[in-house]
Amino acid sequence: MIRPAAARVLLGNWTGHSTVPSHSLYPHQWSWDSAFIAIGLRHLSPRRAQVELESLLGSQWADGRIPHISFSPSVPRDAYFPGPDFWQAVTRGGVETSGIVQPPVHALAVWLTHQADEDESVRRGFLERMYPKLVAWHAYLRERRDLGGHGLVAIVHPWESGMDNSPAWDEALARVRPAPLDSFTRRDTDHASDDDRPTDLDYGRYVQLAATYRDHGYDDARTPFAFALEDPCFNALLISSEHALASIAKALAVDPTPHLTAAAELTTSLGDLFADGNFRARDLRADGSALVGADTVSGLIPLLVPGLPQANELLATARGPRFRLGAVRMVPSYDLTGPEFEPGRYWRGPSWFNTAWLIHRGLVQLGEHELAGTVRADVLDLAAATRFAEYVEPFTGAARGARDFSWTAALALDLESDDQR
Ligand code: 2M8
Repeated sequence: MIRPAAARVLLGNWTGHSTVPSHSLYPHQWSWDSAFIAIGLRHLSPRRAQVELESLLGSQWADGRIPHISFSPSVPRDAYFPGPDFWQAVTRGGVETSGIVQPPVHALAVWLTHQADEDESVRRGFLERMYPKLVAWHAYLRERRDLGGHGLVAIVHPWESGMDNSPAWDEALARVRPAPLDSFTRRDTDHASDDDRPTDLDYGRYVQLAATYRDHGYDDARTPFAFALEDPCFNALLISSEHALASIAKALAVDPTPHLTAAAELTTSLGDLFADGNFRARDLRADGSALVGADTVSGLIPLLVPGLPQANELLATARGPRFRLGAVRMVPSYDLTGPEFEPGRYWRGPSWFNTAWLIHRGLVQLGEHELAGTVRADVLDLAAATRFAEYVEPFTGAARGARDFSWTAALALDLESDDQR
């Protein structure tokens, strides 16, 4: 039973209206973390899961974007870098936030949270309040972020992918002039080993990209984005969330057709990113809008897109030598045979619990119950064995990054609860 230990982590990281990913490394509210956290929290307290999502959507901007960090006023301003003084962004409601976004897993989280206790959800008008905000969020992404005109959303910063230093961004990032290293002070390496985290040079580039966006008022039409890529995971989660929005619309007696149409259009466009058995990011700043060469777990996340035409080939890639799904611990974040593979460094090889959860969901939808069972058992075993580590090495299962990490506890709790349904 993982439930008591997972509950202890989630209650310990709860701040009164939201949950921090980790008190040490990430002491504010993060966008896609909150969505994953709600998916687990709904098994402990459906009401608290609703509040988690409500507080996140409370930091939504007037243009519809959900910022990737909502800063807590009770945490010292320099506890995390880049903090509120760097981003200089305040919502109409007075919440200090960052200015970039993260993958749109929120509508799925809202729908799953609703399903955990429909009576409580209806009584609190949860779906009614969330639906227009989620519609505005998806409209922001589809209308302002289709920078390539291919019918897909582009990310403008590696942090927007949630897979910050993935080898998929290396070439694009190499074209970015880094901010001088003495112009900022990292805080992450105060809490985690230098060997696990991105390099200083990459950090300088992250800072430069964010500062350019900020200095152009976070205006997507005006900012000269040096980094712009269509990421498979980001777009697959948007498709999954459009399907969730269709379910939410039906529950509210609203016409679901626009969401199903959006999902179908995005699924067709996503097909253009499929090459050599995997989905690859398209680099909009490379000559000829090239697909990147690196194979990463982002490319496998479309397994959860309902009716994906490439599902069988993608499944073969997941099981094959590049990811060895079912034979190594959870799902490595990068091609095990790739030249940049590092088993312990952040998104350049280690296995993460959120991607394992997403792929587990895809496998269940595809009827791959045996493989899904292996992934599920691995998540539960590793979450317990590592004290809810942020990520693990794919060959040994050794813990890396933060401990008592919220989405690890939440998603393990969710998979354990799967059993009881
Ligand atoms: C990591 O990203 C933040 C920046 O957003 C960081 O490295 O400081 C990523 O793993 C991201 O996916 C995650 O949402 C965040 C908080 O857990 O940490």
